[in-house]
Formats: sequence, structure tokens, C-alpha cells
Amino acid sequence: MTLGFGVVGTGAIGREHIKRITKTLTGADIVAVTDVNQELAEKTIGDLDLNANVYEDDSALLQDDNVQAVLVTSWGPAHESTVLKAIEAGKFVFVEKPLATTAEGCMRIVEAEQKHGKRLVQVGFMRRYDNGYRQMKQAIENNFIGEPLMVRCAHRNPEVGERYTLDMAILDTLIHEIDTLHWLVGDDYKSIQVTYPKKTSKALEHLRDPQIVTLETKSGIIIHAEIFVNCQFGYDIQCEVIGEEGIVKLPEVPTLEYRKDGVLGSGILQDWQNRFNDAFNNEFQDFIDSVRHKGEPQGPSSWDGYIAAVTGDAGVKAQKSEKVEPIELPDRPEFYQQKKSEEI
Ligand code: NAD
Ligand code: NAI
Ligand code: ISE
Repeated sequence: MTLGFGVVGTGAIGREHIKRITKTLTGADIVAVTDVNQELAEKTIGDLDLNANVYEDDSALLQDDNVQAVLVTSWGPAHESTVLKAIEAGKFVFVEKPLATTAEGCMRIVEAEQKHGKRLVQVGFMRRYDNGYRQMKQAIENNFIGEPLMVRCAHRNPEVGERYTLDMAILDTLIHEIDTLHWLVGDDYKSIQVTYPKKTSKALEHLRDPQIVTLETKSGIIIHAEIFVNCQFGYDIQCEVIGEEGIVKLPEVPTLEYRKDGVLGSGILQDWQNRFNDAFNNEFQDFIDSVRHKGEPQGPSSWDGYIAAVTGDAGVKAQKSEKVEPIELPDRPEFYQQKKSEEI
């Protein structure tokens, strides 16, 4: 059986994911699409040469029996409503981050999924599928560096446009570190603080950029994360975990090394699409295979989406107060405990 996807939101990343599902991956196809911009949905069918129905909205798309899984790539504020409708219809869901824009919204999804009785939802936190991060996690779990004590990381984008607001530094950008780092060190967050270094002249009036975020975990690991979204030079993701006996560092992504005009150099990638292309492919292939062969997705769950939202809310509070803000999370429900062998 090929998994039939219905796509809600045929914008930038929706189209990227459609291309990877139809051209690169195996076991799935696109059978339906919708977008609030109907012209764009129609155009997507033609541009990407799809044999799929175009629906006027997500409710109509969900009624198509050929839609077994829904790919939610609309903008963040629209995610919750579509995910809840999909759970109600008993369909699998792959939803881009954020799961919902509020912690309450994420909790409504968590509750609906538990009521349904089995996992249906996976959230698009693709870094867990990046080979570099996976090697780091394996090394930490194998006790290669002893107990982790500190983490230093950076999330740099070359530039952002006018629509990028201050809170997006946490909710749209740092959200990836928020998800990845507690998974990487196997600990839960306790608090978050934001401080602002000297502002770059390259940032627009309404922004403060760069920002330094300090997260502390329950066992006392201190994480220093730099967010710098107008760094000019490229898309640059750094991460290093310092342990009692050594350090593991996220490998640089190899690019062409050159010798020219007296310089020995190599390029820096410019966007997240290129940097995480393999991770995106891995996460989708895992979602497709798990749903088809195990009857449930295994990647980042609604509970992980909820953790990110609670931490993100505390982060936005910390941006305003510039104080240490607590992160209060209930224990992970039994429903979302994964068997060690299935952990992503
Ligand atoms: P986009 O604006 O290019 O595309 C969103 C599309 O969704 C638009 O075409 C819009 O018309 C449509 N849309 C919005 N609400 C809708 C609704 N209710 N029903 C149907 N269509 C709707 O945005 P994008 O850059 O493609 O981002 C989409 C999502 O992907 C966001 O949630 C974003 O956070 C996420 N994203 C994730 C990553 C990542 O690294 N994982 C990177 C970029 C974007
Ligand atoms: P986009 O703006 O290019 O596309 C969003 C699309 O959704 C638009 O076409 C819009 O018309 C449509 N849309 C909005 N509301 C809708 C609704 N209610 N019903 C149907 N369609 C609707 O945005 P982009 O960049 O593609 O981002 C989409 C999502 O992907 C966001 O949630 C974003 O956070 C996430 N994203 C994730 C990334 C990652 O690294 N995992 C990277 C970039 C984006
Ligand atoms: C974008 O939405 C992403 O998810 C990218 O991975 C991130 O680097 C960027 O800052 C976000 O805007």
C-alpha cells in the first residue's frame, strides 16, 4: 500500500516536501492539496505535475478516502485547527513546527490524540534526523564524554525580512534548538534567560539581534545558545557538548574546498533547505515507513511539540523581563513514553 498524503498549505516548504515525497522518497504519493490561496494550490498541481485533487479547504480534503495522512505546511497559526480535524477523522498527521502557536493549543492536540488511543501525529523537528546530531547523541549515550556539563551552540541566518518579529527568534528559530537539545542530552529544562549583546546595525529597527539564550536543565547542565538572524555570511548551525571527559561537536557540512587567489577556503551554506535536506528526507522516509509498517509514527510527538511550546512561551517572557524564567512541565504521560529501541 502506498501512503496517500493530502497537503494543507502549498507554500515554500509545502512544495519542497511535495517534491521530496514524489521525486526522492519511496512508499508515498500526493493525492490531494489545498491552500487558502486556491490559485496557488491549482498552480502547484501543474508546476509539480501531480495527479491530485484540489480541495477548497482542509475539511473537504479530509473527507477524501484516499487521504491517509495529512501534511500540514500552512502557516503556524493555522496548524492547530487542521491537526485537530485530522485526528477527529482518524488520519495520520505530519505537521511542520510549530504544532500549535500556544501551549494550550498543543495540549488540546495531546488530549485529542490520547482520546483517539494511538499515536497519529509527528512534528517536523527534523534535526533529530540529521546525521551529525545523531552521532553526537550516540556518543553521549555511550558515555564517550562522560556526563554532559555544558552546551554551546549557535543558530545563524544570513538575514531576515520585515515580517520577522522579536518573538520569532524564540518561537520560529530557537525552537529547533529547544527541541533538539533536551533530546540530545537526555534531560528536561528548568529555566530560561535572554540577554542582548550590542545590536548589529544590519538588523531592522524593530528587532534586537543577536540574542543570547541561557537554558538550564534539571540536572544543572547550562546551555548557551546564540541566535543571530542577520549574520550576513551564511546559514550556520553550531553545537558543542562539553562533558566530564571530553567534547563532542556537530560536524561542519562539507562543501567544496578551493585554492584560488592566494586563499585556501571552503564555502558556507546559505539556507536551511540545503543544510538540512538529508534530515528532511530521513524524517519523511521514517514517517512513511513507520506508518505503513508499524501503524504509528515514531518521530517527534505531540508531547515534544507541547514541550517546545511551553519552553518557547517561557523564552518569550524572558525576552521581555530579561530575568531567569522557570519552565514548568508536567511529567511525560505513559502514552508518549517510547521504547528505547524505537526512540528518535
Ligand atoms: P509559506 O507562507 O510559504 O506557505 C504557507 C502556505 O500555507 C501558504 O501558501 C498559505 O497560503 C497556506 N496556508 C496558510 N494557512 C492555511 C490553511 N489554513 N489552509 C491551507 N493553506 C494555508 O510558509 P512556509 O515557509 O512554507 O512555512 C510553512 C510552515 O513550515 C511553517 O509552519 C514554518 O514554521 C514551517 N517551516 C519549517 C522549517 C523547518 O526547518 N522545519 C523551515 C521553514 C518553514
Ligand atoms: P509559506 O508562507 O511559504 O507557506 C504557507 C502556506 O500556507 C501559504 O501558501 C498559505 O497560503 C497557506 N496557508 C495559510 N493558512 C492556511 C490555511 N488555513 N489553510 C490552507 N493553507 C493555508 O510558509 P513556509 O515557509 O512554507 O512555512 C510553512 C510552515 O513550515 C511553517 O509552520 C514554518 O514554521 C514551517 N517551516 C519549517 C521549517 C523547518 O526547518 N522545519 C523551515 C521553514 C518553515
Ligand atoms: C525557519 O522557519 C526555520 O525553521 C529555519 O530552520 C530557521 O533557521 C529559521 O530561522 C526559521 O525562520
